[in-house]
Amino acid sequence: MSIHTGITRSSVQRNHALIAPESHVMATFPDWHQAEVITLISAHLGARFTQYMVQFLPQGGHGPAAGRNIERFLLVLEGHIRIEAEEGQHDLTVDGYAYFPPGHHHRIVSSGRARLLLFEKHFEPIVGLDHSTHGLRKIVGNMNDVPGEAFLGDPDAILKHLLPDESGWDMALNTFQFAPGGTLPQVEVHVMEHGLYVLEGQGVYRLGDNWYPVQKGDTIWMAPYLPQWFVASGKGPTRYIYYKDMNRDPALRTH
Ligand code: UGY
Ligand code: MN
Repeated sequence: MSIHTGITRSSVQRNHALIAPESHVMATFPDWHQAEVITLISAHLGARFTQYMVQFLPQGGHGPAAGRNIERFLLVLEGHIRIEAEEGQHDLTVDGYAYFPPGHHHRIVSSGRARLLLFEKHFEPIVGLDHSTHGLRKIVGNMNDVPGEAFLGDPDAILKHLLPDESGWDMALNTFQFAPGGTLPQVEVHVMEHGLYVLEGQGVYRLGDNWYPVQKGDTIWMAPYLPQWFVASGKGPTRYIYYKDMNRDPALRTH
């Protein structure tokens, strides 16, 4: 057996975290059966959302709907799953995704090995707006069917919005695909926070005053106001998915 050197790319700071796959620690989770769960980002870091990975064991398993007032987005990273809901069922394979508004009843079922990425947050209603008019609804899709746009006109940074950009919604899930050498066009500083997962490729992420080499399988948490920038350094495309809170007045936030 080789000797562990105690070195990792993972780093946890006050306003950001990089969690490389070599640091993942599995846990069992209430009501997830034959599944290992890794809580990548949570309130314990200071985040206002949760990002976790579920790995169903080869014999298959199942998991529950999100908790009370919690909205959920899931993406299939490996294998395939079935979503069983009162209104019908959906079969999802790699790059397939689903969004469930708070209170949606469903079960996630796998008949073999499968890996999922989940993002959950406490839904924040807009004060004074009738809940039924927020327009939240179940969404089921595949990332490959979503049209991309050149971000701020740059064809080397293709942005996709996986969820509706409507004012009732308080969460966005987007993907970026960068050509080799493509960058974010500015060092961003904003009130929104991010949970990010690298799907493909590699690059260097600036988080605050630190520059981190990152690659497929890495998770990043960025707190509000964290200066952030990215350059893709792989020979092929680099792709990541990220969560962002949106459409709410920060002065009125309850969570
Ligand atoms: O939407 C965003 O804020 C995005 N441009 N940020 C990022 O990729 N770090
Ligand atoms: Mn950003």
